[in-house]
Amino acid sequence: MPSLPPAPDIVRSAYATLMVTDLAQARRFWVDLLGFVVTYEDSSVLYLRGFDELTHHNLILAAGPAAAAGALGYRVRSFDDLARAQAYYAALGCRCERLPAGAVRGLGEVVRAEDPLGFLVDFFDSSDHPERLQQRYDLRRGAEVARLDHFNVCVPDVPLAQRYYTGLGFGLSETIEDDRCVYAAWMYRKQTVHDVAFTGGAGPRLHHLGFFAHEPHSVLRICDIIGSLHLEDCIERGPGRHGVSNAFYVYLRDPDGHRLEIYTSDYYTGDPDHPVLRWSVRDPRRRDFWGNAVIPSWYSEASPVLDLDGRVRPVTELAQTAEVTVGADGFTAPAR
Ligand code: 4SX
Ligand code: FE2
Repeated sequence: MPSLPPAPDIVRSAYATLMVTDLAQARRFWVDLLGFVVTYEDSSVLYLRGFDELTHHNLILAAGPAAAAGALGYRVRSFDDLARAQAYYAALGCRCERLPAGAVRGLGEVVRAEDPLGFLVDFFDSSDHPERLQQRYDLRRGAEVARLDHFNVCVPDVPLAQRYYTGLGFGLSETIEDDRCVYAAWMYRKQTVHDVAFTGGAGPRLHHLGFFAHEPHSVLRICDIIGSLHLEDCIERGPGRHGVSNAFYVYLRDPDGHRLEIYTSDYYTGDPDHPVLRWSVRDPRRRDFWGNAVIPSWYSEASPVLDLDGRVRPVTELAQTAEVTVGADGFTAPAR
């Protein structure tokens, strides 16, 4: 590996962009049902955030011809980190562009790169501050989402993704592995279990967006609301307690099939010597602490991603052993 210039100082995962085929339908799901706050909308785009978020948005929903994921946005510490990001991706041989302030609504200048894993990543250092809604309990609805917590991406080579994000200064919190292979890994910049996680699979694809809620109650509440409205098909996995991260969770699918997770009560990872938790791929509690089976679609389905020209990225098939073919496969309850 050639030596690289200093990496940008990344603060946290901050927003994602999803292309949706029917914006009105997406609005009913994300705003009316889940309760996201609208910071801005017009006939082709929606900028949404959670109730705690003090940057302009956590999620951009843009009308497009096909369901796909656009850029994943990272907050960097200072303006100089934008130039560091440009130099870093240039040294990696990645296509990169610098967008003027306001090109992404509500943000200052943005550096957008095609990263070595094939994802579009945005870096920004400044944002408009929308109205503080933390204590507007009267407005809270749906899943009462607080903010974006993490991206989960499908990659054909998990150790390669782990090395690339280690270079960007991310810490490793947990893995699923055996003595031959790392099947999945969770990495962080902010002081939680993760800002990004890797699921082994054909990639690049976006596996899911994780949104933080304050209480397990919010996870149960959105499930109850979904049941009441007879929309139960959008609940894909859970609710449950993760082994990895110890978070309480549910996975939902939006009308375009994009997956999101409502995620709450993981733990602090900010100490410099924070120890890695390594789960055996044979431990049936690793993905669901109560041992509930993981539905196959959760492992196999994910959103395509776009390149800088707005074209769908071709995927590379999994280059390592599939997690579900070894140990506790997650597709069925383990034999007793
Ligand atoms: O399924 S896992 O328990 O490994 C898991 C999946 C843990 C944390 C997550 O955010 C996740 O999406
Ligand atoms: Fe997640």
